[in-house]
Amino acid sequence: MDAPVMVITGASDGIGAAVARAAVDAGWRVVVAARRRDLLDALAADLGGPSVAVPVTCDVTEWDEVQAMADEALTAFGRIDAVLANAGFGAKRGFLEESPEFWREMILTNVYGAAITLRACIPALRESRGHALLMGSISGRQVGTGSLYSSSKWAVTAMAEAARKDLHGTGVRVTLIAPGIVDTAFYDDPPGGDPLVPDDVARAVMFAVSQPPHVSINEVYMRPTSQEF
Ligand code: 8X3
Repeated sequence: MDAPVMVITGASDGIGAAVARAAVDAGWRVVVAARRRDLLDALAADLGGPSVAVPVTCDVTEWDEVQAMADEALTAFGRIDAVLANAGFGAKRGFLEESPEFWREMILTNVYGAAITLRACIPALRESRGHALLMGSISGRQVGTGSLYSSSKWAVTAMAEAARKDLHGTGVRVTLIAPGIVDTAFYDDPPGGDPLVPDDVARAVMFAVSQPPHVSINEVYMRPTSQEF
């Protein structure tokens, strides 16, 4: 069989880039998608070039671009075995913080973007009996004071279960990966000390996708040991 193929959004840095590295190390081919093309090109080259890593410029809030990302994956590699809907970002807490337009972009990216990423990849995943993964958060189960970000991640938690039920009987597995504090650009300075690092989350992703076909890991919640929330 050809090496399996994983499509990763928000892959230009942080968790997405770490998952791409872990997947290639484990013998996968990857499609790394994000808005920042320069970072994607450098990552794809570093991962071994077009035979193993294809960069795709994609704004996950635009259906045409998301659909084109799935099409590019199929053109390049002929199959999609896993997708990680990872693109997302946070906002200052407080319902008088940020701007309505910033909120709109966050909800569109974190919720709608994840949904249309699944939508675009599901036909290929049904063919491969593949795996859909969503990047949730500890904030998708706990409620942060004044956190619209938390509200968006509760939506992602629900989306994973909705998709799992929708795909029941197809052989496609669905996993919510829900980390706490990870040392990424999400934070100026990760609170609490001794945060998770992107590789920690990448191991959880690879754990989920490396199970035999009859094992469906549905949720992985993970925190730094030092995190209470
Ligand atoms: C952000 C991590 O712990 O603030 O997704 O929920 S946490």
